[in-house]
Amino acid sequence: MKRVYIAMGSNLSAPEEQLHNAVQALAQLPNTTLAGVSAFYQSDSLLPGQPRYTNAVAALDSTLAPIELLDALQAIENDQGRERLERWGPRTLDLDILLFGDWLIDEPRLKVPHYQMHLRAFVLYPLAELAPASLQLADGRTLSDLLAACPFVGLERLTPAESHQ
Ligand code: A4P
Ligand code: MG
Repeated sequence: MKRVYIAMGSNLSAPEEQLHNAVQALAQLPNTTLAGVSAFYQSDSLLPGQPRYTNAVAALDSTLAPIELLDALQAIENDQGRERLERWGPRTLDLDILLFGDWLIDEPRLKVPHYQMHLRAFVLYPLAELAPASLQLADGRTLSDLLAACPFVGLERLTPAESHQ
């Protein structure tokens, strides 16, 4: 069994509701237990001109193989109306695998750790609610190293009431 962290993001069609629905769907995955969900955070899109995003991180314990999990996540994205029109386009739901235990995965369809997680406050701060600061990436950096290099700028942590929890 592996501890897996999933980044969730939405900037279309009631983002908070999309994330709630995604959490329900993650809890139903086969051979998988939902171990935790962070608060929801809002921030501007990395690409200008798009609606603001709501992001959160979920922790799973799973015996699925990485590609099986990716397939399952893409099925959830599709169920929630994801249309892939352009890379980095606005989306109803994006589910990215941040970490899969301590595995390094470099396959055409799957790169883990997620290639930009260390740069993204909207990933690192929700992750830090679920994972220990001592969590180590394959290159030796810890989560606390990554947080120290990525200021909490432009992030708005929603209260449970604001995220309709
Ligand atoms: N893929 C490779 N590695 C992974 C992984 N670790 N997890 C492949 C999931 N998928 C992975 O993804 C394209 C392909 O990446 C998949 O088919 C899979 O085989 P996609 O979800 O179809 O396309 P995408 O989301 O447009 O690309 P990408 O690179 O995932 O975009 P990002 O990096 O998620 O950026 N601003 C804010 N504030 N919050 C956001 O969440 N997100 C983006 C999109 C831009 N700006 C944002 C946010
Ligand atoms: Mg994605």
